[in-house]
Amino acid sequence: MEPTERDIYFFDLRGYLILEKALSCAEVRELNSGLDAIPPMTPGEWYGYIQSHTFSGANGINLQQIYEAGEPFEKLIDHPSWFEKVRHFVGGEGTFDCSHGPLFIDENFASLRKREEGIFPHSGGWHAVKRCQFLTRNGKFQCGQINILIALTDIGPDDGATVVVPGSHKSNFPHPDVDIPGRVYGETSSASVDGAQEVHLKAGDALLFVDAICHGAVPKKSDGQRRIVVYRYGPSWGNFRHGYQPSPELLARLTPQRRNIVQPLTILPREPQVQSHNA
Ligand SMILES: O=C(O)CCC(=O)C(=O)O
Repeated sequence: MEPTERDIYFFDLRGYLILEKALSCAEVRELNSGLDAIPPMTPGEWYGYIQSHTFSGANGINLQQIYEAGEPFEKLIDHPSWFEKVRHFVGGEGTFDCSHGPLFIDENFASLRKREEGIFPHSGGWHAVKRCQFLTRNGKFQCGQINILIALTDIGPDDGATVVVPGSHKSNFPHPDVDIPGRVYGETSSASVDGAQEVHLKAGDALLFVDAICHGAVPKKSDGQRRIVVYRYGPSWGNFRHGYQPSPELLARLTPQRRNIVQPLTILPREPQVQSHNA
């Protein structure tokens, strides 16, 4: 669905949108079954084309390249609940930015967390990171990275909710509680962050946000596993954050639209070329 005028106003103002019931109960069930089928792994281990990964600190496990985990995860690549909105906010339609396709996913993972795990807020407009930037020009969006974060379990107070600092994608100065020398990306802390708001989601709700917004997740205080999936979208000329590549099997089974989003460019040359000389 294309963004409404209301979506555009509040995305510009706050840097995020909450998409309630973005997934049906059946879709959530299928995705959770897909995650249940992946054995527990320590960071660095592989299961097929999925790798277990963690940042520094108590962030839990990220199952990287989760779009390799079967059709329910492939459907998320261009899911109608967010695809046209993401496309609109990354923008660039009709320009060189889209010469290979509308979008590229540079990271996709499932995040699994238990009690005490979280990720301290990071990012913010002040950092002026080109890859993650929030930009509008001539009435059009040109954002560097739009994230879709989908809850696969209910995430309420105490469940390690995602936090955002509304409006911070446009901040021109460091956040006094966040941008402190010595802070390490990925650390977990319950230190208070002025302006941060918890985003409580039901399983199947999604949070769309520009990566330039200051965001993170508070440490989880409840039992049980918190499950989310994150797909990060940017312009078609982007590259993978961690160097993963889609598998040949995934490329072979995807629809043309999905294939174009996971690999917008044809990799050349596919085979060594034999030099030919004209006599
Ligand atoms: O785990 C979360 O809820 C926040 C995700 C996050 O920090 C990120 O996507 O960079």
